[in-house]
Amino acid sequence: MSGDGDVRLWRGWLDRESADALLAEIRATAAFVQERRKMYDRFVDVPREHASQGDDREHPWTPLVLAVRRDLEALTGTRFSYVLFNRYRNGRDGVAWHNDSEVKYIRGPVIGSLTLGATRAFDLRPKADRKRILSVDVEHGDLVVMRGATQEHWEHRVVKDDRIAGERINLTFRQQPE
Ligand SMILES: O=C(O)CCC(=O)C(=O)O
Repeated sequence: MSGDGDVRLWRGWLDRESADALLAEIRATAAFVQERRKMYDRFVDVPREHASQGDDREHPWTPLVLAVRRDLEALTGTRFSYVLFNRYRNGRDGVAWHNDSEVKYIRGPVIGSLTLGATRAFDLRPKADRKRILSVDVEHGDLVVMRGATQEHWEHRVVKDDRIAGERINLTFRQQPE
């Protein structure tokens, strides 16, 4: 990517066995909820489900998520204080173009994003040229790390795709705002 963003992909950062075990732990323990958001004059279901774990969260770290946090901290040299889970039940779930705005309050922001389950397209585009879309298929065990000014200058999404039947759970490890 160009100088105003830093996004890296580690294919198979978790091997299949570890990714399967992590997915099983999350399915067994996470309390997923579907939010409703106001759109114009009505409330609509957000097309995905959420859960979280973390230092100061209602749900504490579970063992395998904690082990991933430790390895990701070693890889990135960053301390992560919570993780958000997005559950895309199938291809009718997705997330529209956005950037992760809470990083505004962090010096040297780093987001570690791990895919479990179904393969989905992860798209990026520069805010200065929204027609230029970079797309990568992220697979079970793949890790994407977004650093620095990426959120300031780029947006990302997981586009809906009716052909996809399987569930994907994405983990984004995040820092405590200062
Ligand atoms: O599921 C993904 O890969 C992206 C998640 C995302 O955009 C977010 O948590 O802000």
